[in-house]
Amino acid sequence: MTKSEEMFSRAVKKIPGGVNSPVRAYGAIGENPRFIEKANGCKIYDVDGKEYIDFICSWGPMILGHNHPAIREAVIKASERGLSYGCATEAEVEMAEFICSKIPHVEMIRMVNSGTEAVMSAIRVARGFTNKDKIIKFAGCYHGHSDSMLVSAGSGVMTSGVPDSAGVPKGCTQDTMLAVYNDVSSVEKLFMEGDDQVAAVIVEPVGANMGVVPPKEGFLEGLRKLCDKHHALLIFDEVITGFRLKFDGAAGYYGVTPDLVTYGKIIGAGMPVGAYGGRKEIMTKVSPAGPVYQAGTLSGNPIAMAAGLAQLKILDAQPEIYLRLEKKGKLLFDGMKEILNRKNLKYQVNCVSSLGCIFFTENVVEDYISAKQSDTHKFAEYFKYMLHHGIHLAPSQFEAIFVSDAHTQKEIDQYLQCLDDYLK
Ligand code: KE4
Repeated sequence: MTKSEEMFSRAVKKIPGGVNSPVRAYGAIGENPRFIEKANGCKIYDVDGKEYIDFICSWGPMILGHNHPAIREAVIKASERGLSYGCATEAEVEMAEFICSKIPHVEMIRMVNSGTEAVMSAIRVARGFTNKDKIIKFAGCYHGHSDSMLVSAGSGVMTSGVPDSAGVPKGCTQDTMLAVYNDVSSVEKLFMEGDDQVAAVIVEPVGANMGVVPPKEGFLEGLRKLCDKHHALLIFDEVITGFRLKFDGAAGYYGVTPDLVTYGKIIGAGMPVGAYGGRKEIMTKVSPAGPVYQAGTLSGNPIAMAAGLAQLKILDAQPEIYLRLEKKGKLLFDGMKEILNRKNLKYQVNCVSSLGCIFFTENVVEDYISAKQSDTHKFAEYFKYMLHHGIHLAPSQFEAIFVSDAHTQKEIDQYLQCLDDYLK
């Protein structure tokens, strides 16, 4: 029995499914999850001492690689002054001032502790600001596990095959409408049916929880126009894309401005941080400035702020990192396409910059329905082969490959060689 297997047998006795987040359980794979002992740069090491090239990167936060010295130092330094006060601190002001100074559509921002909390709060603010109740989301997009968002979600819920979560009263989802990703007309139809009660449209500007599904030309612009026409807010859920595609995220990358944006992952550099922000007239609705209540014991935690700010400052000071991420993503994903073409395999590779995935389907994947046609058994076989050959991937067809600045040509070539060998 490996140490991972031994730990998993202990874990399942005391933690539901043996994990603190479902996707980690390898449920879609049918193998015991690896327990991780440490990580450094683009490498991760399990408790049995096995080394892997890491393409999960903690699901996005570790864009500079694991254990970055400047981030580690910032955390150690901050922790020497105490871990949490439950009071206002300069670190929170610095984080808010820094982000607002760099992202034009964020005039004010509130820190929370996860992407779920950021989305839940942004939706409440949108409803409070517009005095409307309906929310339009997209099948296949995942916005965390707040009740009103668990309607045919993507990540985790999709993989486990449960379209909706048990325990979510229909009252929580009756105002959540489901549109088709990359289909503006499906949103228009919902606006018509919404009898002018739509508070907001929330979208992953690059779908990354049904596998990676880039926005089609005109899709995001179309949502912007519809929201303006129907006096609804456009919420970009940039928990994955924020600070990844560019410093100002998908909004900057595609040139479409949301009314509210949610962040997570990279903004915390691996510490539990989420945030939501937008125009001042909207954000001043948030308690205690306004009537929309939202709170959190550890929001703006000084250690988390130190980690997040250290990472964001590096990303801001070295914009060439984004050029490197684009290049590395191109090397990886174009390399995958070359292998598939050479072997005359029609699987799909979708990608945007340092984010991408392979779909085991011959159909173009541009929304939830086409993503679901992927062969998840083929994915599981691919995943296991790669894992056993030192490549650590997200254990689900409906997740993404994350490239970090710590990956070099060497690791990208290692992935490609392994894929080539697997597809022999
Ligand atoms: P968290 O509450 O997990 O921090 O963020 C929720 C969330 C919100 N919005 C988007 C676009 C997200 O991708 C996420 C969380 N992403 C998943 C991975 N696809 C996190 C991994 C997990 O659930 O363990």
